[in-house]
Amino acid sequence: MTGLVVVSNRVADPGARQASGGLAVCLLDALRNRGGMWFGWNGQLVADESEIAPSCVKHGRCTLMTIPLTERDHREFYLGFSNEVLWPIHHYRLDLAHFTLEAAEGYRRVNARFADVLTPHLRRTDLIWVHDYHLIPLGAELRSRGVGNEIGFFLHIPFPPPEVLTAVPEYEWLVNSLLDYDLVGFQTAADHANFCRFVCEILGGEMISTDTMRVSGKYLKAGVFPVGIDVDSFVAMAQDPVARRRIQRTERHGKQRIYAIGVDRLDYSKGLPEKFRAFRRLLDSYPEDSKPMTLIQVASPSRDDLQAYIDIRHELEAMSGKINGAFGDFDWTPLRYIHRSVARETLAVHYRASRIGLVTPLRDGMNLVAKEYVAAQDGADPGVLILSRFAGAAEDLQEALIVNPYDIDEVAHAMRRAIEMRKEERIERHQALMKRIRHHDACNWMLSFLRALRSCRGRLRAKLVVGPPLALANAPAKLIAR
Ligand code: ADQ
Repeated sequence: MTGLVVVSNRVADPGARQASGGLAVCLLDALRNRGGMWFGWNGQLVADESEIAPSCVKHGRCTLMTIPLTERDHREFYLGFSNEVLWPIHHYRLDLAHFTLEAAEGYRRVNARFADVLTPHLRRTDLIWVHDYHLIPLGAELRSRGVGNEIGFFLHIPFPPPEVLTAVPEYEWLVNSLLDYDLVGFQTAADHANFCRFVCEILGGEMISTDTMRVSGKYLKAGVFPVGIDVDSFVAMAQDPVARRRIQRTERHGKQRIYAIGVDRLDYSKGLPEKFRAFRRLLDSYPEDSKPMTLIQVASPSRDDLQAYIDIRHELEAMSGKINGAFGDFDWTPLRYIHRSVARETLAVHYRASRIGLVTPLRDGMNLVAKEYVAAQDGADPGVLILSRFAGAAEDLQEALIVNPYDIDEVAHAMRRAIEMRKEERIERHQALMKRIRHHDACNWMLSFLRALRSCRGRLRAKLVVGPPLALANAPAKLIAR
């Protein structure tokens, strides 16, 4: 039987099922059922490459294989190229990108090491599924070690247009390395279209059909696979009786005030300062004696050794202090800003207790919080989702109030509209949104990707030109030198 091999920067913890998102739970279930392996970084750092040894833990038919990174890898591969070059550029923030040749070399070195460690553990029949921007060239590295298996790649973050991507030094090499996969998956039709444009306009490829392209004698499939959540588990968590009592306590404490909730990693792509400004604009627009609502913003710490993340944390702390100082009262804190991770059950409860889900990233691959908010609502009296048009989720969730997160008047107006929206309209919108998130849930995402990858079997690879992987053949000399 075909085994599944999942590769991602970090590996999910099967022991923390409740803490894992729907995607991780689905992948772990698939690995347990069909047998397979999940390979990635264990989150630990060692001083030297000689201390790197893979460790394997078995969970039934699923093996978790992990390795540490060196401190240098962490600086160059993880913080440097992945999060100071690829992350900002894929989120259209050229101003925050910081390219160095050491970081690019570190990125290639770690991808090569992942391939070195993984290759001896692969069986000919395994389906290999590589995840996200940390590991773009892994497919090409595996091919150069003779791996002929079907290899798929899924990009969780946006794929910007060529005009933005070409700003990355070495980007042609990087995108070329995607051509060594059999299937490349994107979150949205817009990302897919940007990729096709890159292949045709920059790499001189051609579209053979809507999902197959040919470049330099190579064939590649690219498709749209929007990620989703485990809807039923969120519905159940939000309906939990203990949770219900907590909601009632929250409501009593809040004197029936209307709540809006935002839940984000503390990242500049999530548009948090703009969200706070829009909330302030809403408060400004209400008369002094009418306190419309409380905004709960949970922002979990993220990549806090990078300057851009330190800066935005300071900015948010200052803004929340100013808003509460200007508008707060003895019995009211307008903005509750929580800078830590919160248990998923607690999030579900607060989603349900909030009239507004405020999801306003400046750019986002998908945004699962939008879907979690919808799933947690009481269908008989649901809240309203306000969603940025720049979140991948907006391509599907059209019954949300779609806003431009840069336009703080528009966002403030949408909050006001949500506060005043009649129950019938809220129910109608919610029913339509529930249908959509059920249609694109976490399991469908996984199954449709794997089905598409399996269907590549033999078909595309038979057409392959024999020779070194294109990406490595074209890699700049400095990046090839180890
Ligand atoms: P992220 O940028 O991490 O993921 P997102 O999809 O919004 O973004 O959230 C991931 C998960 O983290 C959600 O399940 C959410 O509940 C949880 N989370 C966020 N803040 C939290 C907090 N303070 N405490 C506890 N949990 C919190 C990347 C891409 C996204 C894409 C996902 C999946 O950037 O665009 O949707 O991958 O592909």
